[in-house]
Amino acid sequence: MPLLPILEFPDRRLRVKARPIAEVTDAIRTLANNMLETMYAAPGIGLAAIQVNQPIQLIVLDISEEKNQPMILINPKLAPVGDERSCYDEGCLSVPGFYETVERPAKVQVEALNEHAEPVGFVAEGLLATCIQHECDHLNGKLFVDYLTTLKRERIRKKLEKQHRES
Ligand code: GNR
Ligand code: NI
Repeated sequence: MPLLPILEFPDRRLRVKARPIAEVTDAIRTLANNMLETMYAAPGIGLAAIQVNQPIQLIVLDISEEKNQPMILINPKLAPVGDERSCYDEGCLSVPGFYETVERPAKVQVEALNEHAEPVGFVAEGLLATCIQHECDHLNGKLFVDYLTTLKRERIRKKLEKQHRES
């Protein structure tokens, strides 16, 4: 299966708000599977469709050690559960090479459709909660660097722009 090119910060196309998916078609399932291949190859634990220039509400993830628990979530909705927050060192395939600590709600209720257009709902915690929130931010045009200071974000932007010029 083809690997998909991943857009990189500060590409403006990462700032678009993804639209809901009206119908879960074979084309959506094919895209989701290509995204999973691309995510595993990177390697990464999550990928949002907007990162491969498809501004639709589709995310894939797999936080398992063995990389054998792929999840496909369509039109995901999140709500924090409780007041507990947790910190993770986050990275992003669209911000390659940079890792910074981000604080988020520790638990979230997730409501979405799966690849068969069936409703799924569960409470996510730990790394899964962080990853799902990171992916849903992408669907709103938001990146983990937006949680950093302007100084840190600008440093990252300049370094990536330099890399992009040199390659
Ligand atoms: O591969 C990824 N690792 C990661 C680590 C901590 C918090 C979030 C992530 S998601 C990231 C892949 C990615 O960019 N998804 O959008
Ligand atoms: Ni990301």
